[in-house]
Amino acid sequence: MSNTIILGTQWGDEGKGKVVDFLTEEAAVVVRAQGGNNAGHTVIANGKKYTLHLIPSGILWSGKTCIIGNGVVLDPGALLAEIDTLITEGIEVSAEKLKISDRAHITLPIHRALDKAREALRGSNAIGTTGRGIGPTYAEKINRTGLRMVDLLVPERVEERVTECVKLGNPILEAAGMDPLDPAPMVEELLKHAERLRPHVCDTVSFLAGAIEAGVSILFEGAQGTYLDIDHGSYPFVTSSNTSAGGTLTGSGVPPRAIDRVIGVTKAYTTRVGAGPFPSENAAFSEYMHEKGLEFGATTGRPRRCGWLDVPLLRYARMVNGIDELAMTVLDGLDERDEVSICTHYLINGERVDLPPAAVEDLEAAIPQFESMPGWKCDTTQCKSFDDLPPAAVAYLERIEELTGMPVTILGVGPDREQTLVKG
Ligand code: 2SA
Ligand code: GDP
Ligand code: MG
Repeated sequence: MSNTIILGTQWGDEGKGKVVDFLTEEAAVVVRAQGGNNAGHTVIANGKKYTLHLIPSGILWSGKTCIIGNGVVLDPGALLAEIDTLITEGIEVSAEKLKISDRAHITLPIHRALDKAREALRGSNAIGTTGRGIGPTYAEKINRTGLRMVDLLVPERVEERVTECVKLGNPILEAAGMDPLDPAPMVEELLKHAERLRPHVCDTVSFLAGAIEAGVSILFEGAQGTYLDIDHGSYPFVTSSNTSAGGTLTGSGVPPRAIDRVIGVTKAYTTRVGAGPFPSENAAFSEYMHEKGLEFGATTGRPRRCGWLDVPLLRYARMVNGIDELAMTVLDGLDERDEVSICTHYLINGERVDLPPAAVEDLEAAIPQFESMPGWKCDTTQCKSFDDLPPAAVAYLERIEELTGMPVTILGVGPDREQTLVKG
């Protein structure tokens, strides 16, 4: 094994949780480096379904260390609820097993309220956020008025910073017609949470440096996907962190040379939840997936919009992340289709375009160009290796490899840990 980044190549929900869980068997450390509890990473193992939000998917294995890195924004109440749920399910979540960066920024109730206020103020341009306070927490960080885990351990600092955040935030709540908030109950609740979280808080940068030095394998678990990246995504319909490979480095404090391998996770088609352009979206295909019980948000339960595989997105994701190989999930979702389509490029103002454009208006105007292939019309969920796949499915994978320049080395044919095929 090696130090591997596993990240989303589309608009999130590509099945990163499942791929990370699968690869954790061979790793010693699993790291989250960006996002917060907007993420919903689903793992189905030993007949049970787990949905992880802030905790790395590696937590389900014993003997592995999980890290919440400095680039994550952390809602203490949500984290403690997640820890308690895991413990009820028989999963160990000790201070040894889960380490939290002392530099991670904290999401406060004012940030959750501001998330709702900002969405209301955007009106018809609302982003469709998860409402978890992610954008306002990152904004606070960038404004240099944020509260970090290291501050949480000092009561006077908590009171001072929370009061400041609420003072700055209340006028925005009032502009959106919402009631202003009182900092006092926030401080009281935070101080209670701080006591439970204290044993987990440490300098995770030094811990990771030690792990790199020792030569153990580290997995970096991306959250959301490349096209939700604050710099590279379909701005402004994006999340507020760098979801691409660069965010892994700044969000965990590991140097670029420590990374050996980058795996891009893609579904066999495309989904998006929330507002914003989606060239290959197909209403009938979305309805088909929802009737099958697939494609509902793992955090909010919202139905996800669905469309055919979009190769321009994958090409851009390859460039910006340096992807070595693709893990493709939910191939089985296409098992019953007569035909499968691939968006190979767009036409924008009559011109051929092979990569997603920067302007959201251009992506809105993009007319997807498709090629279709015969479906395989058989059940792939029982396949145990790539050799068991029907020829039409193999042809679909080979065409995607040809169009994107990336080999598909891991394949999901069902939601279970066991329904994961590895090439070679
Ligand atoms: P936010 O809350 O500020 O990050 O929202 C900004 C945009 O980012 C999208 N976003 C996501 N997209 C896909 N999956 C996410 N996690 C959940 C899941 C989503 C859910 O695993 O299903 O349950 O609804 C996620 N988190 C953020 C969001 O939809 C906005 O478009
Ligand atoms: P993540 O955010 O990238 O971890 O993905 P989510 O967990 O939000 O969404 C992926 C969904 O697809 C979850 O419901 C998974 O259980 C499911 N899933 C993952 N891989 C496969 C697969 O190969 N086949 C099927 N049918 N479902 C899968
Ligand atoms: Mg998800």
